[in-house]
Amino acid sequence: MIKNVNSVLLVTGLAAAFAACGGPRQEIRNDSGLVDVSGLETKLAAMGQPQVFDLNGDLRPDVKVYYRTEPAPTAPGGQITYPFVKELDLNFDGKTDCWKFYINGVLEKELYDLDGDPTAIEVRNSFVMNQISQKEISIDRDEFPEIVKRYQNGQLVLILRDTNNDNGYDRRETYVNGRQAGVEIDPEQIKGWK
Ligand SMILES: [Ca+2]
Ligand SMILES: [Ca+2]
Ligand SMILES: [Ca+2]
Ligand SMILES: [Ca+2]
Repeated sequence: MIKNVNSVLLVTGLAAAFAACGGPRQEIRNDSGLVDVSGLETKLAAMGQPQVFDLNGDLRPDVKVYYRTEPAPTAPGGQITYPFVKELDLNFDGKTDCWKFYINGVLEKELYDLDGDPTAIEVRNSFVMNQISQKEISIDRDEFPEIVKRYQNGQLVLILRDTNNDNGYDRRETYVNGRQAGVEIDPEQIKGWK
């Protein structure tokens, strides 16, 4: 199901889009912690009509793609239209579960609302050149992710965990070739892992 949704996704340019229309940009692109996206749909709708896709044939849109037109980099005077935000309803219940953001045509991040409450995002994936670089997971609905996974060339290399939920990482796991290579425990959080 998710694979099908992803197959219709295109590239976007979010940063420039919100820079052009002012205020919402900083709010939506807040890069610290996990964000509240409850107002995002309304803000996007104010910027233009999305293209919609109905993947399961229930006549309700499951994918909305918001576009932006900007100067074409390879054709002086020309314009190119990019999708810049995509909203996905992965479980077809009529509520968005995933938002994908693109900068300069390259996937920048994905936000997932896994419990149907968009005021708290549970998973945030960051990308570098379309490869995942970081996954942040919040279990308790606050903005501090209790689990952070880091990747190099798409492969897991590090996991930080806040096991006692005091907003400090106390466990650090390293991975080599996909296998756990070391575990460090810092109960007093002296090392300040980030
Ligand atoms: Ca549908
Ligand atoms: Ca949904
Ligand atoms: Ca949520
Ligand atoms: Ca901790």
